[in-house]
Amino acid sequence: MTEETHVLDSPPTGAAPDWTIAQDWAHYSAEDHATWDTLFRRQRALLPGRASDAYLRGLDVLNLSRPGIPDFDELSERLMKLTGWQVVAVPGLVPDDVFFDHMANRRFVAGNFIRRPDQLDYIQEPDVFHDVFGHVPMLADPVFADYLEAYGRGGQRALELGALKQLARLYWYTVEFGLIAEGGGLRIYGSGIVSSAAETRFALESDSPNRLGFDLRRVMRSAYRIDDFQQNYFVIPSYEALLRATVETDFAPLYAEILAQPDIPIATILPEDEVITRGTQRHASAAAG
Ligand code: HBI
Ligand code: FE
Repeated sequence: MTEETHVLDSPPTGAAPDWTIAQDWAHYSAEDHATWDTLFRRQRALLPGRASDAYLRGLDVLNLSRPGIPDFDELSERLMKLTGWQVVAVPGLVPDDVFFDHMANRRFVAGNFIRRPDQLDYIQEPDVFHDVFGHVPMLADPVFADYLEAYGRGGQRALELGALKQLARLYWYTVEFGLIAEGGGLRIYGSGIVSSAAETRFALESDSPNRLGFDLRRVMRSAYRIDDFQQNYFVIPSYEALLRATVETDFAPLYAEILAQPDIPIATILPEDEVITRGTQRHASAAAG
């Protein structure tokens, strides 16, 4: 999930060779379900008019508004009928090759655990709220569902080509922190935004960040930060355009070209960028002191 992740080399005790575990829905405590419900209510109230229609439709058709942490088997059954995806439980971060293999086979790995009540606003490892509330609704969209499968296959390829860092930036700036031009304005669809109350507002309403038109090559050269709100967001025109940009690109020569160029530092605007809003970066300066 980050530019530098640290995971075990082999599955922990009790996990299958592909790192999956049983969700064991019965093991969640009343406090766990209450944490889900608190987070759900807060985000659900913020999202109309802010989240992409595809995301809101997914939340609805997957029946995610029922109280409590969702049962992955039930969720997978619904998702399977819609787009052929499943949700499988894992104990935490899994190695990159395992992550990509699941994705290439339309299995989304979701953390089994939920954050503690004193961690409502920030957690380091993706938990069931981030993974299910944040990611799974978009998997009900047929075009986005195809994009993620293509990403999984691309990940396997990027590992072979030594370009994981470059491809991971594409995931970061689309799947995790993406914006889309929709309904005459901007909407959020990235899971890291839709699952965070503060970043939902920041990404759309703050005058601090830059919002730039999506460009595949540009994004794969762009460093990102994992410890604060983003300073640059990238805006796609449509999910079809995003899918097309990835399936119609020959990544091997593109990686070769990008690996020979310097990374683009965070918060940079290049002369060739399509600037949708130019930010003040006052949030970043304030954070720096
Ligand atoms: N494992 N469970 C889990 N969730 C992730 O988002 C994840 C992962 N392992 C690797 C990974 N992400 C990233 O390294 C890839 O996006 C590159
Ligand atoms: Fe995520």
